[in-house]
Amino acid sequence: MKKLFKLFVTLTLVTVVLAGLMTVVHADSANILLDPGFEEGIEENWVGYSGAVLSENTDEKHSGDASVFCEERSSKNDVPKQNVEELVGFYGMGDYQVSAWVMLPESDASVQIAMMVQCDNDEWGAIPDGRKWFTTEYVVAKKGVWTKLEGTLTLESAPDSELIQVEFYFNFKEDEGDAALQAYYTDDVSLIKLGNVPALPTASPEPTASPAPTASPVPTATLKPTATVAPTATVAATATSTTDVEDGGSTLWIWIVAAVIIIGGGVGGYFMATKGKSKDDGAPKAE
Ligand SMILES: [Ca+2]
Repeated sequence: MKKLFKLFVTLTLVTVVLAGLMTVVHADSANILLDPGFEEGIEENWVGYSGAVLSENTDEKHSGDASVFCEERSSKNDVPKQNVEELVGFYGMGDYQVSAWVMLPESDASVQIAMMVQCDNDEWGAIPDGRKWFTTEYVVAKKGVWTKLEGTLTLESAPDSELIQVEFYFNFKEDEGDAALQAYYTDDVSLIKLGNVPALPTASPEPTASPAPTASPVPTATLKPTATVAPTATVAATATSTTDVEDGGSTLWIWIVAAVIIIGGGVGGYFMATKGKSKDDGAPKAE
């Protein structure tokens, strides 16, 4: 019987662990980008590349309360960018799904999402300093309309090298002249590692929430005993006992009065009898 129980427990544990591993292995990552909706004060997470100036804009937005406005652009890739080296280093190279919404206020233009991977290998990459670019297809964004850019980028790094930097960018088509240099809006950007994603070890801060058990209000519950105001009932009891005493008192008085009447009657009768007798005694003397 014990053996059967042990076997049952072991099988249950193995099933739970395998189910856990399967859910972890087959899930995509969450969005890696910080403040992807430009709602949390852009400066902390986003940087304008080269001379580009970024500002939060609440008039034009794809969702939420704001988007980012990028202006003073002097080249096709003066855009908002974010360093994602830490999380891409954690998840590893491979397929990343990217998307973003852009809105151009002046004219139509072709825009793409771009990512740069830099390794400590000078021989690797399409340009010097160990950098390599990965880009989606160009999409023609129409003037005054929010347009979605999206695609899958297969990131690689140089063999036997360390990652130096990984950045999320945009890029305009250079041969479109001034259209490629216009100020523009961006909102709701996304970078997701596809499949085989290990769980992030950042779940640890949660326990900090547990000290919350400020269960102190419980004492308020002890206020309930106030319901023992019932003692007032005992007050009623004392009251009844007082009336009892009063009743008892009046009964006592009745008994006392009755006793006085009886005793008084007895004594009066005795004197009357004695008086009669002494009269009879005196008559013969008169003879
Ligand atoms: Ca937004």
